Formats: sequence, C-alpha cells, structure tokens
Amino acid sequence: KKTAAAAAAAEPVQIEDDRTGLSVETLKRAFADNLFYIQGKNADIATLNDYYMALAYTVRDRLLHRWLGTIKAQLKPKVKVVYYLSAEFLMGPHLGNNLINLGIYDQVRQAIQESGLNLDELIAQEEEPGLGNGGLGRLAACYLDSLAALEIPAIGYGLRYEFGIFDQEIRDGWQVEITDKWLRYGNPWEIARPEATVEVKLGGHTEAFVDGAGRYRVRWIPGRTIVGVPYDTPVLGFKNNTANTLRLWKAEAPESFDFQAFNLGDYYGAVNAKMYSENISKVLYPNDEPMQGRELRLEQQFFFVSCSLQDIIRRHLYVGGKLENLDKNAAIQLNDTHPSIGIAELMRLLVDEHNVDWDTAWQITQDTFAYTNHTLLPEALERWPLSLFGSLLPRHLEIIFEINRRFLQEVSAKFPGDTGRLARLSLIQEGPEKFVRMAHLASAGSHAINGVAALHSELLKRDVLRDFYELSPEKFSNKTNGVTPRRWIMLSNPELAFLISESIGDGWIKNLGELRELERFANDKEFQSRWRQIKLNNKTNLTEYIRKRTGLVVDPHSLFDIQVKRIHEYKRQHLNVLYIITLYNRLKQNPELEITPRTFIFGGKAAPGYFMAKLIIKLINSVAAVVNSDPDVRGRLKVVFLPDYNVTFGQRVYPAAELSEQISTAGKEASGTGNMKFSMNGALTIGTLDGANVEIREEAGEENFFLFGLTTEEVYALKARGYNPWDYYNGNPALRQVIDQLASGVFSPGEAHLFEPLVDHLIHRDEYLLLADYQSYVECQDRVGEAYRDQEHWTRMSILNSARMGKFSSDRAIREYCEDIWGAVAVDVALEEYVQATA
Ligand code: NBX
Repeated sequence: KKTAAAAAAAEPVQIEDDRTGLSVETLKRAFADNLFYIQGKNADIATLNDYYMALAYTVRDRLLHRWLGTIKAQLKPKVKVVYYLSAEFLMGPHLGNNLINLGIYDQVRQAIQESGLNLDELIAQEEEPGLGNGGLGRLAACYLDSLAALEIPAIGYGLRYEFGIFDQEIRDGWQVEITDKWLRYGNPWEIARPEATVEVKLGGHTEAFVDGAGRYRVRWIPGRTIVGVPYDTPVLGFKNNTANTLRLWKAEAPESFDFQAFNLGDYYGAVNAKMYSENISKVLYPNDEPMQGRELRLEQQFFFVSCSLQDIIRRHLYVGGKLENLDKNAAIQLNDTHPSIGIAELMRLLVDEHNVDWDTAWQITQDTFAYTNHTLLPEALERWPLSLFGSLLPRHLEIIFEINRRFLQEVSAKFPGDTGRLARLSLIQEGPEKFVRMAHLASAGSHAINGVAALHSELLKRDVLRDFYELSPEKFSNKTNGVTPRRWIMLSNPELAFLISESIGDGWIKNLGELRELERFANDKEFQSRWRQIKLNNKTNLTEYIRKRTGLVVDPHSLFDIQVKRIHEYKRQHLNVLYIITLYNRLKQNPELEITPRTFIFGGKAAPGYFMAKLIIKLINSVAAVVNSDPDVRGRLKVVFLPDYNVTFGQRVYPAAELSEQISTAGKEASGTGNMKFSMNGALTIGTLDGANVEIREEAGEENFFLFGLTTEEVYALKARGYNPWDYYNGNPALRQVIDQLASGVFSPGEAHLFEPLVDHLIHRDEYLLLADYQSYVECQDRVGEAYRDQEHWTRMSILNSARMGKFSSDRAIREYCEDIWGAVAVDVALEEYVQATA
C-alpha cells in the first residue's frame, strides 16, 4: 500500500482528455468509448438503456476529480462536517441534475444530438432511486444539494434499500403496489467502498465487569453481528468544485459467520443466516405517518445509525481529532426521530468502547446532535415497546434508563415536587405496556430542536414538546423548509429558467432572492405573454403525458388544478373531490351554466395498509369515470388520477400547474414543500393557514393567494366545544346532496356501499373537519374560477408568486442551519492542475 501511495505521489496519473474534456468532440468520443468498453455494445445492438448508461459514465468521469478533490479538502483537522442522518433520501434522477451542476447541459445535448440521439430520451431512461416516502426524504435530497452548492462539508447517511418505495399502478380504480427493482440494470452513480465496511451488533445480553483501572464497565455480548457496506454517490454543488457524498449502507452477513456454519457442514444454515442479515436493508417501509412497531424497522434504524456513527468517529480520529472535541468537527442532524437511537449509540461507543466517562460523553453527545421534528400527529410519534427494544438493543436500553435517571433528576431540581411533569417528560412512557419515547430521547440528547415552518415550530413548543420547551427554551428554533431551485426550476422548467435569466440575469440560481427583480415585469404585456406561453407549453407537454399514461384527452387551455402528495386524510384530497362533485351537480342542474373549464389532476401513493387512503384513490377514479364521460359536462371538467407520482413525475407536473392545492386541516401539515415548488413555477395557491402556506402567503401577498378554511385556533376551539359534522351536513343543501350521492352509490354503480366507510367517517367523526371547511372551500374555489377568466390579472399574480418565492430556496434554509445550529462554514475545494479541463 505504502509503495503504491509513494509512487502516486511521485508521479500523478495523467488523466486523458477523454475522461475530463468538455468539448462536444471529446464528449462524443467518450460517449462512444463508454458504450463500447463499459456496456459492451455498439450502435448495431445498443438499447436506449445502453446509451443512457454510456452517457451516465461519461458524466461520472467528469465529476470524479471534483469528488476526490472534495474528500481531500474536507478530510482535515479543524474542518467541521455536517452529517445528515436520514432513513430516507428521495434523490430523484441524477443525470439531468449532474449536467446542470457541472454546467455542461448544452454541450452534452449537442454531443448526443450529433451522435444521432435525443438527450431527453436518455434522461428519461433513468430509473429514479425512490429511497423515500415523500416530503421528509425529498427534503433531505434538497438539503444535500444546497450543502454542496454552498460548499459546506457534508455527508448524507442512510440506507441503501434494495427495494425503494413501491411503484403504483391503478387497476379498476384501485391502487396496486409493484416492487421497485431500481437496481435491476445497475446503478452507474454509486461506488461501493467495501474497504470501509463496519460491524453492527444486535441482540444478546450485557455483562458488568471491573476493568484494569478498577472502573465499573459493561460489555455487550451480541446475539448476532451484521456488516454494513457503504455505497457512495457524489452530490455535486452548482458550478463549483464541491462534490459531497451520500453514503448509503447495505447490510450483509459477516464472512466469518458463513465459515463457521460451513465448517459444521450446515450449508443451508449459513446461506439462510446470510439472507436474514441482508433483510435489514431489503425494503423501505412504505408508511409515512402512523408509526408501526415493527422489529425489522428498529433494526434498520439502528443498523444505519451505528454504521454511520462508527464512520464519523473513524473519520474524526483519522484526522487526529480527540473524542472530547467531536462536536468541533461534527454536527449530526437527526431527520426526525428515525435515527434518534444514535443518541444512545454514541453514548455506548464513547463510554463502553472508548472508555470516556459518562458526563463527558453526555456533553459531547448533546453538543453534537440536533433534532428536526416533522410532525405533530400524535399517532406518528415513534415509541418502541420496552420488551422489543430490550431484546434487540439490551445495552442501549440500559443506557436510556441511565440517561433518563439523570435527566429526571435535573427536572426535579428545576421543578421540585412536580411529579406530573416528570411523568410527561420521562423518556419512558409508563403503563401496562411501557415504551421508549424517541422524540424525548432526541430532545434530551440534542442541543437544538427545530420545526420545519414557523407555525409548526410554534405548535411544537405549545403542544408536543411543551415540557421540553419549558425546560430548555434555548434549544428551540424554527427552520422553515426550502427546495432547490436547480432541480425544481432549472431542470424541470428550462423555458421559464431561460426567460428569467434573460430578464434579470442568472444570479437567481444561486441567490433565489434575486427573483424579486421579476416584479417589474409583472405588468409588462410582452413579458406576460411569454410567461403565459411557457405555461401553455408545459401544460401541453403534460397533456401529452396524460394521454400516453391514461388515454385521457384533456384541454391544455383549461385551468390545471393540481394536488400531488401522499394520500392522507389530513391532506384532504377528498375535500377536493367534494368540490368536483359540487361543480358536477351544478352542471347537471343547469347544463348551460358558464363555468371556467378545469382539469383536476391528482397524484400520490397510499400506504399499502391504509384503508381509507386507498379508498380515497378509488373515490377519485370513480368520480373521474362519471364526470369525464358525462355528455352534459361537455368536456368542461376533467378529472385525472396519474399513477405512480414520484420525483420524475413531479418535475413534469409543477411547471404545468396553475392552481396548487394545499388544503390540509390547519395545524396538521408540518410544512409542505410541494407548495413551494408549485408557487416558484408560477402556480397560484388555494390553501389553508397551515404549515409553510402561512409564509408563502405572507411572501406572495394576500391578494395573490386563495385563502380559505378554519385557522389552527379555530380548529382547536371548535373541537373543544364539541364538533358535530351532522350540523354542517344538515345545514348545507349542496353539501348534503354530495354526501347523499356518495352514500347512495351514484359514483359507484353496482356497489352502492363502496364509499360508506368514508361517508360514515365524515358525518359521524370527521376528524379533519372537511364538512366544517366545505363551504369556505367551495366559495374560494369559485373565486379561483372567476379570477382565471381575467388572464392578464392571473398572469400578473402568477409572476408575482414566482418573484416572491426567494425565501423558499433550500440554500436559505441550509444557511440558517449552518449559522444557528451546525456552526459549519464553506471549505474551498481546489482541483489538481492536470484535470482542470475546459470546454
Ligand atoms: O415532512 C413531511 C411532512 O408531512 C411535511 O409537512 C414536511 O414538509 C416534510 C418535510 O419537512 N413528513 C414526511 O414526509 N414524513 C414521512 O415521509 C415519514 C416517513 C416515515 C415515517 C414517518 C414519516 N415512519
């Protein structure tokens, strides 16, 4: 090893122009070369996928020197690295994004064209890594993009699920789940690093002993051992030299384990144990909110967190760091409580394995970790039964008990005699079945706790984490979410990006606040008409896509009214449906009625075990079937459910939207991030005062936002005095008609009772207050329809929405995290002379 390194130092590898050059000629040559030597194909037999792979490798070659340069620049003493721990990273397709960040989109388009192919078709070949459920996973991806754009040293740590979020098909109106074999054709963007494999222990028991220095110690005798193999993916900064790393862990069986069994002649047992080990990173749990106490899920969480912490410590020691100073070199962010077992694991690593005393270890842990909460829904808060927890992680349970004992002592000192408070704050929930409360572990073990929108952060302090706030108010802050304008404007809406850059320069891509300069074009007729034309082009593209995917023909001149997000009762896709039926009824009653033609587009997956969400999908499709085929409607209303909503499809849909549906019950949506993507791309929002909608409206101006519905305070008040949905049903004839139709099978011919569970829930309980908000929503939607008739005014509002979304760049959010929580600063990456290629 030493000789190889010495040789390399003496004589740097001469990298050929074919691997770094950016001229069209070089790109064409490299592309043909990769097709031949990597795919083993030539033009006679190459498939579209071969061409995609050849191009992907051509692009990968051109980022490797940045990646290596970044590792070299960041693996140094005194550099502070952000470690973003997340069970999910919804990265979306890499190819187009990497072209943009490398600044070689145009050359590559030309090179591919001159090779007789079409770049868009190759880009469309990429199967996106769907390693997340929704907003939380996509937020992690936007944050990695911004960290690299801002040249902040960062590593994203997570799980390399072999199967990501399922692919959704719709059969007979129902969701059907198909396994997501995303690695089927190989993944050109990742590089395995088996040399950095780590071991993770599970199960077994603990033993106390006294060490040589007379200290009381504990050792953990595990029941089994798993190894984690890292797979690294580069994350490029926008037109800079930074390429950070997303490191995802794959679970494997340790080799020694196989050998043992082989020696005993138990071949089947050995292979079976291997399969069992590999199970851990096999599949992403497709449930977003309600928490399910599955053992494998806890194994996944502990597995990737333990791998990551060992890796972090190894890096820290490698650069000569002392464990006492870990917090000076590392900021570890917990993306919700999913990785919060890391608090106990770091304590174990420090105290048991590195012999650090408890108080020092606790100080280091608290100073290193920070926790982001993403939900207020009580049923979503993670808690693990003590029995399950203790059998999988016996040592961690002991550590949590000790953390809790000391923590409650502090609480007692601050609030003497307040036993109620002790019970509420305890990391352990008492009762017939006891639980470990992960949000409490995360809160006690972190120096910073944040919500993801202003309203959400306030509600956190008031409700879910109220006692923690009273105990340590200085830990709390708000970090309103953001999204990356590189993927969500430049890549997905290139025509709009071009118009913006032509009008105000291209500084907005790195500094989204500059979009404000568009305000001066809001009344400009010429600009307005180009703005409208781009929207129409994007709508026409989507129209074509809808026709291909569903066979439905929709009118690109109708109002494109879109709701895409996971299907959830609190997100109220069915409130949207209630309005569609209301419009339909008006048309049936008066076929000559003048209405604004609309296309209602839905997309989103339901958790496979979430009955009501699946019924909502069936409802949308059933209403679509009736409305779309009724001659009285004369095509003025169309309802479309587009299957398999994912990042790739999002990139098509946001640019084509005119109305963004953000209609959750106030107080339930922590932030939302789709709301930001829509608005940046010129859609107006119809929304409640929930999550980041509040701030979007503040920025856009209330006159450019369609507000409806109860506020959070009103929701609380109404529930406190006893909400009775019946009153709304009885008091509103239009609503009553809609509900009666659903109950009597108007939209489910031959299955009159199909929607009964939904109707029952609405009229008897209506937890999410659809009936209470119905009238306000209908009136607001009617105002939208009216407003759309004045295209000039609508366009003005649209331009102003885009112009004022600067705040919602993930660059702004990441700057705030860096300054207020991480204490991380940019590190310059220098490239080696010999690879500084130019176009
Ligand atoms: O996180 C989402 C919130 O619902 C959004 O309001 C917010 O904008 C977004 C980013 O902060 N939460 C979310 O997506 N949760 C999950 O996907 C999830 C996944 C697994 C799980 C629980 C929740 N066990």
